[in-house]
Amino acid sequence: MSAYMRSGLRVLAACLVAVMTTSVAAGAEPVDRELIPEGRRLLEYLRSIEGKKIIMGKQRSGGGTGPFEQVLHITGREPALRGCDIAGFHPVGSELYHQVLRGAVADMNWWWLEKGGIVNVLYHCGNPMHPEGTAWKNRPKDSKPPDIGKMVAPGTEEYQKFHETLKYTADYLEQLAAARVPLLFAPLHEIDGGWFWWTDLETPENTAALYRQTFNYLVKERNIHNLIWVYHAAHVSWGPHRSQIKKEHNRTPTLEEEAEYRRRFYPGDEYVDIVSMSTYVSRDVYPDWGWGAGWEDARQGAYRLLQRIAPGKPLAINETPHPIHPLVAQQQKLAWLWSRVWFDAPADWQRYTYNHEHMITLDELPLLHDGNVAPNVRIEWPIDGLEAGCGEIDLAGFASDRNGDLESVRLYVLSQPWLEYSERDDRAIKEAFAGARLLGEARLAAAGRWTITWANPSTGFHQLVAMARDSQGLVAHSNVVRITVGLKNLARGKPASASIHQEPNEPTRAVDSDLYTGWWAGVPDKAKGPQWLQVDLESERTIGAVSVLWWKAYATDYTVQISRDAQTWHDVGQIEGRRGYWGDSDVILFQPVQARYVRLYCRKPSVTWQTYCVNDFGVYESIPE
Ligand SMILES: [Ca+2]
Ligand SMILES: [Ca+2]
Repeated sequence: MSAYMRSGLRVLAACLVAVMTTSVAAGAEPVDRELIPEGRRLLEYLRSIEGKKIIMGKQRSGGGTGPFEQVLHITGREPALRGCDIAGFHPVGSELYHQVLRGAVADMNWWWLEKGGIVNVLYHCGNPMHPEGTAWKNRPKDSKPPDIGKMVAPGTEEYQKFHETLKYTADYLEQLAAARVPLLFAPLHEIDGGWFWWTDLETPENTAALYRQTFNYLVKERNIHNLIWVYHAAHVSWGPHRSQIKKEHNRTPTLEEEAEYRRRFYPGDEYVDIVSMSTYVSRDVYPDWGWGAGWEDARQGAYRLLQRIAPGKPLAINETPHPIHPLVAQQQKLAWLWSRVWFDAPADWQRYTYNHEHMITLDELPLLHDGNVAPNVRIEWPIDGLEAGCGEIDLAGFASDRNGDLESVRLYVLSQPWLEYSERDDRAIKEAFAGARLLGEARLAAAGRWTITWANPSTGFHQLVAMARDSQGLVAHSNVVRITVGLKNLARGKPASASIHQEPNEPTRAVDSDLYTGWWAGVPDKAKGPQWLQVDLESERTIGAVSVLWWKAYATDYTVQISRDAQTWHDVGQIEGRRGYWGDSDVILFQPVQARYVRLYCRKPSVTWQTYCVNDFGVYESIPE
């Protein structure tokens, strides 16, 4: 970008801020009146999509959450909002604590400044009275939760220790403020639930005061002005109102009664920019509201509750296990600003949601700061798992750069298996695949379309990735697409069975052509001893090779067996002491034989939390060596 254009952008940004200052008079003035312009721009953008679209968010890995990067490989798109933490579940002030926070700060800087995405922080403040513990209420074991009433009373030991703990966090938030990274900041996560130390179920007003104290310390005392303040209610509150209503009326609280209790945690409109909630289904707790009817009903209930807690504030889903259903969200007219997903979801569900026009992904975000951001790129054809014939393949996809300086899209054939379960930034990707073979540079066309022809693909297995580069050298990688060329997988779509399976991961999922679904044998307690997965080719065929794409839980020892009648089995291949598997597949070649049934006989699992998971089981006449 030229110097002229850069200064032009700055002028434009200044105008934007000026315009925003006028429009905020209409009710969107941030609660921190000194919020940095980047934060105001973000807040203004959020207001602009309210009721129109929903931002896709995802928690980064750690703390049992699903991998962030896998979304790109499954859907071709990246979440626009990245969930982080600025405290972590580590003893406050320890070396590990600082290490984790340094990493978190680097990650947030990268996501906002280089990727141009939105950063969302769930702040799990460590227990000030037990620095060796965590944010959980009863850790360390047998410890008493702190007295929140004392913690909000100046002069007490609790008050002093809370501020000491907060200081650690403030020091890191300050770094992000200096880098001009605005944060959607949710302190006292799930404020009214009852499982974190800050929730005073008996006197919720104390917790509300603690929120205000956090605000006053960070904003007024420390002058940290990059925070958009997000109130975060829990999906359920274990307050005494519940047992009281049960005792007096023998029922669960009504929506109004629930709201009345929950409102006591709310610190006041002047401390909250956005109101959010975790949404999980809780059948036994909220049958009256239709929470038991499914996830979307749960979200509708959450929406109504939040409207009663803080009328007029914009609303968000700050934690939910799976992506929201776009059609239901549209039908219910729920104006969620974002939906931040905590765990994984089935692959087809993710593909549908991330590619739905109602949902905003990273490539669809406007440019929210004046710097350079990395491009976005995806491969749309071939699709993952495709069986391509021999001869040339036309590849196609999408690429863009949100500050308009896309320079090139190059296609590579990977030299090693894609490690899809590890989180890496684009720099790490570049290094990891420095040895990948360049297929060529794509032709860029209008509307972000690109195409390239692969003239002579060799017969066998291939993994493709696209790298987009901008004029300032930032590189982004696409989803990885795994295809076979010139091989007919005889098992695909055929009847499959197994000795055992864990619902809903049926054996047919190993032959369904989706490389992100699979057969799971189950946990070791249920799937004791050897287990097998079998495919019926429906007629006798000549076979000379099988491929096994494992998920994380693979067999270290297993045998490939064939049969003509599913009664008598012959071993044709054996793997012993398989180690270090992480996202790649085995290919086993043997002397061609006639058979109708092929079986994978698994004898030893590799991990303790699951036995065997096969995402794809392939059977071939032959594979060239
Ligand atoms: Ca760029
Ligand atoms: Ca599958």
